[in-house]
Amino acid sequence: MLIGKPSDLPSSAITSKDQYLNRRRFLRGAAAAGAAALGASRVADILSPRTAARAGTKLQTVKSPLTTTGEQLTSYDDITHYNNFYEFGVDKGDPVKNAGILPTRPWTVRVEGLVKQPKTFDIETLLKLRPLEDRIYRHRCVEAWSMVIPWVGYSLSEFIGQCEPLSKAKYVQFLSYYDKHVEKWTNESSIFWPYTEGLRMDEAMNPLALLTFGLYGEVLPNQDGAPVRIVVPWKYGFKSAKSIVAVRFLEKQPPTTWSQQNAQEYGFYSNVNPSVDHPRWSQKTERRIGQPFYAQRRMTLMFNGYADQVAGLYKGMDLRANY
Ligand SMILES: Nc1nc2c(c(=O)[nH]1)N[C@H]1C(S)=C(S)[C@@H](COP(=O)(O)O)O[C@H]1N2
Ligand SMILES: [Mo]
Repeated sequence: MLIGKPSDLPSSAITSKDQYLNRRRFLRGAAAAGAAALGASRVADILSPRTAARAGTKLQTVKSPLTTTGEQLTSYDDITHYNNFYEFGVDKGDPVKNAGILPTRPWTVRVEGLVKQPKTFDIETLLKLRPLEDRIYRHRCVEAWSMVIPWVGYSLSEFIGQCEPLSKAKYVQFLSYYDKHVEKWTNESSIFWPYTEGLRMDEAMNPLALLTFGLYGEVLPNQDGAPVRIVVPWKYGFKSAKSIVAVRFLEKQPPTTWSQQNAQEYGFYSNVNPSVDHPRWSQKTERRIGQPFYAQRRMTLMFNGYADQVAGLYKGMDLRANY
């Protein structure tokens, strides 16, 4: 099946989204026509909680020149049932069960630190700031699994422009929503909350860094970081903080959740790099979630396959020391 470099892959993979949307339309139509007329398995499908979970709000999107082509999309089911969102439990199946209580409206994002003037953006304002784009990205977790996800959003740089950072600002920090009464699972782990991540300013300004509001053309399900998250496709997944409530502009590199937790294993840069192994996981290969077993294992690409766009950010840097 799909083995080889992304550029070698058949473009038939690109139809996955259409197939998905057509199937949804079919299911809706079928439900309206009367579920009883269908076979038992179809009825089960329509009535299953998994199908119900798909009934998200549609987002209006435009095509993006920055989308990744030639990859088979990971299914909506896998993207929304195999998650890391430690605020809602440490098992991959926990977030879909527990994140429903995250209150995603009203929602605001505070802008603080080295900016012309601190401000707060309402989520509805953010959604309208720029046209929303469909952008397919490879998603590589440091745990050596990967997916291909059709996100919806616009470049983080567009938002940063609106924040009017001062020239002294060299880093940007993201803070996730945290309320221990809502996220009762946080006491199961020894992490410092809120979850926080950061980027160097030039990384954040790279057009691939995405301020993300949706996936598969619909608003983000809570377990994937609703209502707004960051996606940084050339870095390990943990850099992509979910459910953002604050963005801070700083002169110095901020501490991050995983570097505070274990600096030996999780550096600030966390660029996908097959030649620098994590102490517990080889980074040479990855397991593509949802593929048949014989097609799961694949080579990990430098910068997750985005080297052409981002390698220049790290010119002259020792990526072994700056892992
Ligand atoms: N707030 C918060 N953001 C987070 C995490 C988390 O536990 N909490 N996990 C990270 C990790 S390790 C990954 S791989 C991605 C997973 O995103 P997904 O569930 O949408 O695939 O979210 C990242 N963002
Ligand atoms: Mo991850």
